Amino acid sequence: GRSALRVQAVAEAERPTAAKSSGSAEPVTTDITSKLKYLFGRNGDYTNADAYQGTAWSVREKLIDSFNKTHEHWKKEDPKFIYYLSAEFLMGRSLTNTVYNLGLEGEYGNALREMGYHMEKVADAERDAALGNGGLGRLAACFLDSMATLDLPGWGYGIRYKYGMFKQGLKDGYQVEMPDIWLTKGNPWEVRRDDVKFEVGFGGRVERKKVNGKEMTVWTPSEKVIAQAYDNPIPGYATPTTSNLRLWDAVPVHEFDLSAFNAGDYDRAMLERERAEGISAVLYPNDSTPEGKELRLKQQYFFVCASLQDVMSRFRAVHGANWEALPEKACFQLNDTHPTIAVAELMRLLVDVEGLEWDAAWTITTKCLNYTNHTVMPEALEKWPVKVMAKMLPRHMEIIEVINEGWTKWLGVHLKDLKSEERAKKIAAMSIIHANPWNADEMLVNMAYLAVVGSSAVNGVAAIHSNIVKDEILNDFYEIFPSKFQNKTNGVTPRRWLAWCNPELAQLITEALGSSEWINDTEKLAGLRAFASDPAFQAKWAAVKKAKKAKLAELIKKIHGDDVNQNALFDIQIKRIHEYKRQYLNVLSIIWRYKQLKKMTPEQRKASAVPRVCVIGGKAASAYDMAKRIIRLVTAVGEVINKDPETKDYLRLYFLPDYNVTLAETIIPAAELSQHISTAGTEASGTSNMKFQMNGCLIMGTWDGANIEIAEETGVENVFVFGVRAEEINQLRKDRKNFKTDPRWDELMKDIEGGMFGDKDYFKPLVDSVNNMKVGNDWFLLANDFAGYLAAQEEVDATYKDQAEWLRRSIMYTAGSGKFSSDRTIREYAEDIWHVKPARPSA
Ligand code: GL2
Repeated sequence: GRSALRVQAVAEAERPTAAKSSGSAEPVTTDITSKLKYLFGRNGDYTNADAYQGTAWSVREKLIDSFNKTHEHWKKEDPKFIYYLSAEFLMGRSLTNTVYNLGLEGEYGNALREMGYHMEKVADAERDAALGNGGLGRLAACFLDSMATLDLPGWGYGIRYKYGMFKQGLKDGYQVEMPDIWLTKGNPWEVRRDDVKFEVGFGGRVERKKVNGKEMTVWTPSEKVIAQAYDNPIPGYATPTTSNLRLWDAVPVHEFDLSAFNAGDYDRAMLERERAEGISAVLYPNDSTPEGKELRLKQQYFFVCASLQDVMSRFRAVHGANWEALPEKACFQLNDTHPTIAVAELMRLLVDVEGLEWDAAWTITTKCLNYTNHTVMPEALEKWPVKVMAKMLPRHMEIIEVINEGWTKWLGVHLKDLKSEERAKKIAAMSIIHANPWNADEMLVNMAYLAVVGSSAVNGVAAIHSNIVKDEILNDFYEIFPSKFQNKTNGVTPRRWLAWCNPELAQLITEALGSSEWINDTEKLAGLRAFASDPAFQAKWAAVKKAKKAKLAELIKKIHGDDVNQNALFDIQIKRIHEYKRQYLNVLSIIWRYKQLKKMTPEQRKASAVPRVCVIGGKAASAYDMAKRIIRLVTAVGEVINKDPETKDYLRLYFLPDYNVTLAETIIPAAELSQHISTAGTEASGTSNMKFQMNGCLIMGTWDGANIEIAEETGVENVFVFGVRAEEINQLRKDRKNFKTDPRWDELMKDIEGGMFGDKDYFKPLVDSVNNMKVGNDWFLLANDFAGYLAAQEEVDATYKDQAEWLRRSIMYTAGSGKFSSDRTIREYAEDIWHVKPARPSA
C-alpha cells in the first residue's frame, strides 16, 4: 500500500542507477488510457481488470526498453553467459514485481490513483504464470530475479506450457482439478520472436554416410516440430539490467510450409498440428517424483534441443565454428535431471552436425554442463527405458551407449586395483545403462548418472542434502570425483518474498536500519538483532503482523465464510501434499489439541488455552491417491472442529484451496508459526521455510533440509525442533514394526478408524499406511516423531503466552535470514561453478 511507496521513495533515492522514475502521473495516465483504447478498443469506464491490462501493456514498454539496452550491451561485451535449463519456472504474477524492480511504483501508483484505481486491486486482476509444480520451479524463478539483480549475463530456458499447474478446487472437501487456462487474455510479459525458431526432430533412423568425403552419422527423424521462441524479460532490482527467460512453444512444421495443404493433405496437416502442440500443451503435475510418460521425454528433448541450437547459433554468429571456445562463452545449469538429454544433444550437435571429433566434443560438453540434484528419494531419480529412448531419440540412444562404453572402460582402468569381481560389481552399479531392478528384462538409462558423468560440477541444494548426495545417492561417483561435488544452499528473492509482499514490514526494517540497502544486501538484516528486545520496536513489529493477519482473516472469510479470532496464533503449513512432508502428522496434532480442549471446562479453556487458527494448503498430484486422502482428512477435521461451539474460539482448521505463488504472498506475511516437518533426510531443502523466516515467522521443524541452516542462523534455541535425525532413519525403519506407539497415537488412530470425522472407509488406507505394519510400514515414521511433535507444540503454546519473547524471536528470524537470499546462492553458483562475471549496462 502507501507505506510501500514510502519504502520505495527511500530505495529510489539510494538507487545506484539513474532514476527510471519521473514521479509525474500525467504521461502515464495518458499512456494507460491509450493502451486501453488502441489495444483493447475500450473507451472509459474501466474495470480493475481493464486497468490491469492498460497498466501492464504500458509497463511492458519500459521493460522492453531496459531489456533492449541490456542486450545491446551484452552483445557488445560478449561476456560468458549462464543458461539455466529448467522444465519449470514458477513465476507467479509480474506487474507488481516489474513495477517495483524497475522503480516505477511512484509514477504508476500515482497515475492509477489519479484515475481512481488502487495498484493492489489492479495487480489482483493478473493471473499467475504457474509453469511449475512447487519449490523446484519457484527456485528457478527466484534465481532469474537474482541473476538480473546481480547483472549476471544469463538466461533461463524452458517450455511455454499452454496449461500450467492445474487449478485446485474443493468439492465436498475432496480435491478437484481444473485446467489452468492462463493465456486467454494475452500475456503482456512475453514477446514472441518470429525470427527465432528451430526444428526439433523425433524418431526415424540413423545412417552412416559420406558427406563431403567424410564419414558422418546422419539422423533422419520421422517427426519434426518447430520450437518458437517467446521472450519473457526479467527485470533486476536497482540496476538497469533486464535479462531474459526464453520459453519455447511447439508448433507444426507445416504452419510455415503450405505445401501439405496444397497437396490436399488437410487431415494430415491438422493431425500434425495437434501432435506438435501437444508437446508444449501441459505441465506434468508431479512434484519430486518423475512420471515416466513418453510425452514427458518429448518435452524434455524439445526444449533442450531448441535451447542448445539457439545458443550455438548465437555463438557461431560471433565466433564461427571455433567450438573449443564455447565453454568460455556458455555454461548450462541442468535444473534436476529433466534437461539431462542435453549431454547427448550437445554431443550430437558437435559431432554429427559440426563434424568435431568425439573426444574434442566430449571435452567441450563436460566443460559446459553442470547438474543440480533436487531430491533424495531414490525412486524419484529419472530413468528412461532404453526402448522408449531408442524409438524417440535413436541417435541419442547411440550416443549414450558410446558415452557409457567410454565411461565403463575408463572405470575399469581407474578401479584396476580392485579384485576383478568387485570391480565388475562397481562398474555394473555405476553404468549409465542398467537393468530395471524390478524387471530384469528392461534396460534403463539412468539420467542422474548421465548428468554426473557429463558435467563439471554436481550440487545439492542444502548442506545436509549435499551430504546425502555424496554419502548415499551418488556415493560411488563421489568417491571417484570428490571435487565435482558441491553444496549450494537454496535461497529466495528478498524482493518478492519480503520487500514487495510485505511492504509494511519492509518499511519498518528500513526505518530501523536507516536504509533500504538490505533489499539487495540481506546480510544487513542482522542489524535488526539490536532491536529484538526493544519494547517500542516490538510493538511496531507486532502491529505489522496484526495487519497482515487481518488480511489473511479476510481471505479465510471470503473462502470459508467464517470469522476467525485475529488474536489467535496463526499456524500455517503450505506446500505440495506429500507423505514425506507429513501434513498428516500436523492433522493428528490438531485432532489431539481438539480432544484436549473438549476435556477442559470453559473456565479452564479461558485460563490456559492458546487459541490457534491452523491453515493447510497445497495441491496433490492428480494421480497421488494417498495425498488426496490427506486433503480430505484436513477438510473433514475442519468441518468438525470449526463449528464445535465448545472449541471454535480456540481452534480452527482451514484448508485453503489452489495454493499458488500469489496466495503465498498473502499467507506468508501473516504467519506466526509455520510447519516444516518432513521426515529427517527427505526434504532436499525447502524454500518456503526461508520465506517464512524472512517475514518473522517462527518455525516448527524437523532437523531436515534448510531447516538446519535456518536454525543455525536464527539461533537453534529460537526454533521449535523435534524428531529423529537423518542418521537414525534407516535403523528406525527396520525397527518400526517393533516400535511401541504412544497411547495418544493409538487413540487417534481409533478415532479416525471409528468415523469421528466421517468417511471411515476413505480414511482406512491412511490409518493403515502409518499403523498397519503389513500395509504401509509407516515409511515416513510419523509414529516415531509423534510424541516429540506434541511436546514441541506445547512449547509453542508456552512461548506464545509470553508475547515479548515471541516477538523477540520473530525479529531474530528476520535478522537471521540474510544467508537465504537467492542473491547469495547465485553469487556462489557464479563464482564456484559458472565462472560468469557481472556485466552491467550503463543506465
Ligand atoms: C525440490 C525439493 O523437494 C525441495 O526440497 C527443494 O527445496 C526444491 C528446490 O531445490 O526442489 N525437488 C523437487 O523435485 N521439487 C522440489 O520442490 N519439486
